[in-house]
Amino acid sequence: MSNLTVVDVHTHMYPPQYIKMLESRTTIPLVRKFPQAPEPRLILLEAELGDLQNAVDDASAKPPGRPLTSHFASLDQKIHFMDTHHIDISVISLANPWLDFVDASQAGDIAESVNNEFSHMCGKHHGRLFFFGTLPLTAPFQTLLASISRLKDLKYCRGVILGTSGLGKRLDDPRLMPVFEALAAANLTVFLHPHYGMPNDVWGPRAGQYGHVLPLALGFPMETTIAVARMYLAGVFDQVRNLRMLLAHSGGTLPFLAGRIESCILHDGQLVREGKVGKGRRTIWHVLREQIYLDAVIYSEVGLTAAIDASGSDRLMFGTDHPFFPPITSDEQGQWESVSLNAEAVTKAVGQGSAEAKAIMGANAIGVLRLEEQ
Ligand code: 5CU
Repeated sequence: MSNLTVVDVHTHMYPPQYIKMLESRTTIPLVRKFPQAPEPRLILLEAELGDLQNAVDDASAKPPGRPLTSHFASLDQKIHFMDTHHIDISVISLANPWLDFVDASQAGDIAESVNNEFSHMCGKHHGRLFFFGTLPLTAPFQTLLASISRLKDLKYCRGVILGTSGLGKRLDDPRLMPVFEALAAANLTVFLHPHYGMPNDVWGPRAGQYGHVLPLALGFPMETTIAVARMYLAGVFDQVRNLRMLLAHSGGTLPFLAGRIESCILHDGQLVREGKVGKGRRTIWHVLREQIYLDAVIYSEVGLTAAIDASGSDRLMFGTDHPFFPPITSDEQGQWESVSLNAEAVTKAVGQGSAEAKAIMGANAIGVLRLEEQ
């Protein structure tokens, strides 16, 4: 791996002021201590509400959420993680649920403070760290647009991380068009990341027995898939041709389902009657190859091969999802299996040392996200 530059495009942090905000909250997302666990717990997902209530009611119940370890907020820890895994450059981003829950009157200031903190962290490790900024989506619209202008001028900012809620009506909301236009004009790549998954009742009455597996393995990817399918059907990609999106978790299930989406469009009487299926239409396959990049956080060569087939090996980018998915039984300061699974998937899909492997492990990110510009 010596002449290989490894770039991690999917790696999160919560800066200290964000953790403080979570500590002050009584509804999710929140950070809270429980007598039954040594570390404070970070509770993020609606699927964790049952465990949260049980732990509040019963001090012997299993602790909810996940431990809030130093990996979430410490810059030294991030660098240690990068060094341990031979990661040369990381493009860090705030983890979910970003500022989605923040009051409108505070969102602009908090976004500015978080983005300044990310800039500061990147400046401390010049050349090794870049970041995706955070948008104050709940703020007044002019504040939101102003934050994009500010991000454009931050030296280490290469895009924004975006959830699927948008302004409250998800990403096919016409009110978002000026936001997508401004991001595209500013050459800021949108890193699309899930948080909300599926409604809790989808997981059934036995969900408590299954840990976090269903919401994370299935809910997250479906959320991303649905968000992008809605954007595609609403014509967002045609209207903003220079919009560039990097989709988390290899696009959810989009590479696998693109053919089915296309077939459903071709066979939809309403869309055909409305003239939306005519010649010259850009298919979802076009969008996947022209406007979408996929991270390689899919943990198996099977999914990765589908992603490469859909978008091309020149559009895939390695990621780790640090600090999520730490090893459960081995030392967190050592190697993480979640990282090696993704690196091995690349090797198995395209061959160790191949040009495609070099591209996916780092060269694509360096080119697309301008990581050689200092
Ligand atoms: O483990 C989890 O809940 C998560 C999460 O919330 N966000 C993420 O990016 N990965 C895993």
